[in-house]
Amino acid sequence: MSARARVLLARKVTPAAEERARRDFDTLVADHDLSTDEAIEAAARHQAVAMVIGASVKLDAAAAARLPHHVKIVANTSVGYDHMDAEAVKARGIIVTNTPDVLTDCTADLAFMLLLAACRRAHEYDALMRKGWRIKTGFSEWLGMKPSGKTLGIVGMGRIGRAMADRARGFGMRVLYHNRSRLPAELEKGAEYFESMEAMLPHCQILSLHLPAGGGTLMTREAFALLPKGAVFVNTARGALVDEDALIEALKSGHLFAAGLDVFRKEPDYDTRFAELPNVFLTPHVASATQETRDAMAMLALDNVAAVCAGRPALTPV
Ligand code: 8YV
Repeated sequence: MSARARVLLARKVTPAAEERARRDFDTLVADHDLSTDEAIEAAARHQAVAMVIGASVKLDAAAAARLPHHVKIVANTSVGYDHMDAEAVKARGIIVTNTPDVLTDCTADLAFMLLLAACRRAHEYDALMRKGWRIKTGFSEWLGMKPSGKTLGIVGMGRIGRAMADRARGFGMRVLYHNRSRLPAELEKGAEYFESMEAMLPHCQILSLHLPAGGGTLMTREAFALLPKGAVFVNTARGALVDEDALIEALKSGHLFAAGLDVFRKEPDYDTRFAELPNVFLTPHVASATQETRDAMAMLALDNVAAVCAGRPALTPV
């Protein structure tokens, strides 16, 4: 029998990470992203001490109770872990890890891309070009909203929110933020703190979400109504934070100028009413999807597995 740690790779990861998993551990590599039941069954069959998972493995309290007794670590390949009840898993004596830091830049980059695309009508321009252009786009027609110099509100000033703020400063924006607690001055870098999100919203010409899900619907009809008319809304956090009916209404009525959305309440079968709105720029939950970052996320998950299997503390426990 091999002395190498027995690992279940329950998600398809990048080739470099898969190669390392095969080399460094006795790894059962799934040929697709396993469901919760498939992952638990495979972990039991392989006698796995480590499970490397993605969001398709939904470990609620009942599933956590069914994890085989030999599992020591559940290593997420994402920073968000709202697909699992981490406390229930940890209560079983199992270590849970996620992938902070390595996806910060890419997530903020994509959020800023959505911000620019929404303000500058990227979807409409691209659609027009693909139809052949061939009409006059007059001096006062097809006009967007100038992002430079605007006031950006950030909800959730963790690593990704702060990286978004850094990008906004490069565009001369005034940055406001709402967070559970105020940051020290060296992290705030001049961003203005609002203890209450409701108090901040009326000042936000652009609003971007950068907080985890789990606290219920944040952007309700009332919250959207508090934004000034003509505001732009960006979401790379989680769809569960948003009342999508309210968002669609606000986009249709013109209360919102535009939105840039990477995440949805239901994925991948998202509400396709969004696709009918010209003032929405859409991406399919890909904020971390660069070769570099997906490699780094999977490698960090494996670093956590290696540490725990060697009896060392996990690098990024939750
Ligand atoms: C996805 C994410 O997990 O890290 C997160 O929380 O939402 C993303 O990085 C990743 O796209 C794989 O589905």
